[in-house]
Amino acid sequence: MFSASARPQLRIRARRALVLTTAGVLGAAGVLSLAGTANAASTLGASAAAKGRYFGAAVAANHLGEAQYASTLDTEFNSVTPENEMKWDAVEPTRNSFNYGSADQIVSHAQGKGMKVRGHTLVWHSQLPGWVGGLAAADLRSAMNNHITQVMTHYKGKIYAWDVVNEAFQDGSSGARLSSPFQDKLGNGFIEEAFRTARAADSGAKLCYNDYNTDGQNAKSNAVYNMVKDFKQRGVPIDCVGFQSHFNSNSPVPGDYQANLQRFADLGVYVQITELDIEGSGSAQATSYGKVVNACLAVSRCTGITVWGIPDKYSWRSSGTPLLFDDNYNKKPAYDAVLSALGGTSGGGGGGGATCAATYTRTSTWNGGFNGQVTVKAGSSAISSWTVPVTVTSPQKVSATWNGSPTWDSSGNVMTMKPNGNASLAAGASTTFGFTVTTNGNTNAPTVGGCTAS
Ligand code: 9MR
Repeated sequence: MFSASARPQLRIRARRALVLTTAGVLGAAGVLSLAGTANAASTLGASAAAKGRYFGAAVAANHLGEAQYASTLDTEFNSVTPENEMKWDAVEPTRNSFNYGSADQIVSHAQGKGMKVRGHTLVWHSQLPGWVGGLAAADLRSAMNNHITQVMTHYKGKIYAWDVVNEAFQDGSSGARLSSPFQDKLGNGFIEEAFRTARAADSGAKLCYNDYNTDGQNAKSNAVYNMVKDFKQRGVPIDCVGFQSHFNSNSPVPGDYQANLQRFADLGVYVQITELDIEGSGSAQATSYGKVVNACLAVSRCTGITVWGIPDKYSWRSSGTPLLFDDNYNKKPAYDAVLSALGGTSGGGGGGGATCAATYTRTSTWNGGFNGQVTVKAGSSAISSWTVPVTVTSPQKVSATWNGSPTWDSSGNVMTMKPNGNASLAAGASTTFGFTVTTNGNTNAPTVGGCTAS
């Protein structure tokens, strides 16, 4: 992007920006920071970012080579969950022999595109290789802890949130634990032990309990609620609860969905919609999707939404067409409902108003830091100026910027970039700005919010 002769000037700018940056990081840190106010954005990820949330998709490594799959992912989403690649049978099929190939492919794709990664999942009775179920209690305990420690250490600093334990409770009215090798041999304490081991392995990752049929208030969600309440009271490290949210006509979005998210949030954990899909089509499906998004937005501790796949054809229940894109990657009415609930607008033209889009790429990485570049592209009308919020994760710091003029929020984590020098862009024209992130151990990609044009 920059010619060799432009570099000396670049360095001077970067140094000057460093001063601004230092002033910007003096404020309080630690709290989840939200991207600043932004106007209508035209993708799911950017619209969610403008509301301080992420919008993610479950992805499969073997589809990343399909051009439309990758371009839809890269354009619309700012978080990914490996659909199967991080499960126990994929990463440790035989004891203490770890295979990270497919999961690494997804993580490096995500990091290169500025997406968060949700890790799914460490301790689950399903997709569990046979050797685990065959172990006696003491050996099983050490295998569980070793699995958590090895996998989390491999991905340390790269995972936004881990589903530490998945689906440990029974459906129905009992509120009891589900039978599994972990439950049956280690007893109720296995969940607590898994969370304590996880915290020790990567203290920067948010640690979640994840389940289905817990989306409304019922015996199963009450049982999870009581566990989380107990964990919070006793200081067992849990940060978040995932609500899978697999819906269909037999299991529709519950009327008390938002209230249920809120009661968990009130325990002091974050809540996330982790595997959203809703069988159906047309406006009925769209309305249900809109309800889910509105519920998350109404709960301030609801940090993001992940849909369980991109096009219907790759869904685990494709015959129910439960996703936001059809088999040819056309946006469905459900997509429009989600975008509109997120406050985004489709198109990027039509009305002739000033619009712009921001896309992020990591341009280089080294031990301790990386450079990011944001391309700002004007929509179908010329624009006279633009702003783009960029949020980094504490303890990361932006240590230099170039080709833009940054301002900072009080947390020091949210940088709002405006043009420096000539701010106008012709219709369809683009410019770039860049920044250096000092990782301080956390290599998560920044969240690049929606571009606001004027
Ligand atoms: O979508 C996943 C599918 O490809 C696998 O075959 C299946 C195997 O158990 O797991 C699916 O994902 C599940 C997720 O990991 C946990 N919650 C339920 C999901 C849908 O079954």
